[in-house]
Amino acid sequence: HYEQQYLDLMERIWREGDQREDRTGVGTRSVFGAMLRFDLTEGAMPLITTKRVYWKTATRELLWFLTGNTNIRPLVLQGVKIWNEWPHARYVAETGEQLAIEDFVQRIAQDEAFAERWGDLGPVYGKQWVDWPTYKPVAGGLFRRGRGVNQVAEVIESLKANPGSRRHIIEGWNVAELDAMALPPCHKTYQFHVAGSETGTGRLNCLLYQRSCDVALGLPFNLWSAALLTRMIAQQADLEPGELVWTGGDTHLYLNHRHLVEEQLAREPRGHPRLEIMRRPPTIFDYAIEDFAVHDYTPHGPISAPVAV
Ligand code: UFP
Repeated sequence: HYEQQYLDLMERIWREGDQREDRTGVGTRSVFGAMLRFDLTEGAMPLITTKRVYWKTATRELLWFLTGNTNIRPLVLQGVKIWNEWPHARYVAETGEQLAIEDFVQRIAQDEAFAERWGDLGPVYGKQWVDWPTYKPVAGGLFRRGRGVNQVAEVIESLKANPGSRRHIIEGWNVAELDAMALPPCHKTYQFHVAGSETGTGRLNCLLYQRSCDVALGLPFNLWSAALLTRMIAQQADLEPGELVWTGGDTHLYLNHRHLVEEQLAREPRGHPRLEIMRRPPTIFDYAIEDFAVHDYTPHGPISAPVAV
């Protein structure tokens, strides 16, 4: 079963991982360097079945990245909570007001000006993916902002025009802007590759390099999103989906996730869910949540665990 790789990685980290202090203070067990491979043909997706994964939440996040928006408000209005901790922590730190996170989020939803002031995450994924800033030198050693680069649109163009290229890359790690981001990108580099285009319809492969990975809470989402992005780009570039290769740098489990690890490793993978994309929108920026249907997904129940911020 495709999911066995994920469970094996989880088990190996828990057993053999190096115990270390981390930025959050929670502590992790960690291995450095890991690889997983998933077949994406015939609708197959690397959707974890040993616990329920909220794939619609991950899909909404991906669609939000593609809008270029970096404010949590559109997510909050759809009930997506995954980015709330960071702006809330900043609000408390900067104002000194001990506003509960639920109340903070409610204000983000109700008050547009408040959301504008406090809901932004800085130039995270969405900004870099569709509007990577450029600078043009002008007189006197000064620079003027040039037109932003839409890396996603450009990759689709380059896949169509030049499938054999080794330069199909979407990069999130904008060194000059890391300081301004709530969280430097984890899933930072996506490289695409077309196989078999000389002999028929090409197959689109994707390699994701993730510098830092919370295997329990982050990875199930990251795998789904990377596979979904690959499926969408394949559809837009008239390619068949091929394979997702996931590679992790610091690949870890938080010490307070013991109950999740033990419960999940005791479960057996169930079935082979498939993703159907219901229509082909005119561009990659026109998909909506209703365009995606998952079939044959009968996972084990959810397992909740605290997110380290
Ligand atoms: N993390 C993920 N996937 C993500 C994301 C965050 O696993 O998509 F945004 C985890 C990895 C790490 C923490 O545990 O969040 C980020 O912390 P740091 O920046 O210190 O690596």
